[in-house]
Amino acid sequence: MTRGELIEQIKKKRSFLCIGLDPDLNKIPEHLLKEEDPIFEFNKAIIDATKDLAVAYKPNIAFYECHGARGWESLKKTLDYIPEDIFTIADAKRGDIGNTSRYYAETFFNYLKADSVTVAPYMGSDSVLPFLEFENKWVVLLALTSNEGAKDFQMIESIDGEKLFQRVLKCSQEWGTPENMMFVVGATRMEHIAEVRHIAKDYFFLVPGVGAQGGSLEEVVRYGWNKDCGLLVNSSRGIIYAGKGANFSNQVREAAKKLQQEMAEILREKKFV
Ligand code: NUP
Repeated sequence: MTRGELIEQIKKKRSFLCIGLDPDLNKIPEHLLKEEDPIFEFNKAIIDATKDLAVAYKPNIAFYECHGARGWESLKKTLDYIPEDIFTIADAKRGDIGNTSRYYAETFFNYLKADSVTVAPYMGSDSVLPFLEFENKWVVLLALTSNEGAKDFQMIESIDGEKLFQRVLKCSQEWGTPENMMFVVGATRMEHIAEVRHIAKDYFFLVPGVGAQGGSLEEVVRYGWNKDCGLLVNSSRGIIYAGKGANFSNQVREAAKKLQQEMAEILREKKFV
């Protein structure tokens, strides 16, 4: 999917919601456990209930890989089931020496056919560049993550006062463009989102941390908005586990709709739609 098509979807759906598909067999409704592929059935119900509200889905690969070959099958079926006009993010946090990164990219872009993959910048340019060689595919680069440990390395300052995440943001703009690269910026790092936006004006941010991790949508927009919206705000547990029992997808839809309606209101206020 191109940047222009993504922006078109945001306007059409009045939404910049990304739903995280992080299925946990200990948490999904019990009746689904009888199915041959409970993970796929769970995801399918969520996609059916929310596909008019979400502009992106983000399966986190950990929740599939832990089931071995069966998990990969559920992941492939899930990605194949997501409608073409919805942006897909394989949250895999890959990155390795160039030769190896190339094969990671093949996996996520050619085999799974995801629009994008999350990549860790720690190994530098030659670990990220192979992912950027695929037409209409995206790197979602970790910049400032939502977890506590983000401060262990990402906040380290160089001798001239530049923090490591700032360096990542600046340096990586020599590798990718706003047409093929986004940055992960956690919703729990409010004090820094404005700084990130200042360094990466035209880039989309994938913002996890709203919902279960306590981040605020309003604040993300206040500090992270750009002229093209520039935000994909993710919620996983806050949406996918909102419902219980046989009709769980009704409550899932309600939870997604609540966020989407807040987003529609913001998009109206910003005169974006
Ligand atoms: O900085 C990050 N924080 C984060 O939570 C980068 C991520 N990719 N994530 C992922 O986003 C996390 O692994 C999970 O898949 C999702 C957040 O889920 P939840 O807290 O909304 O349930």
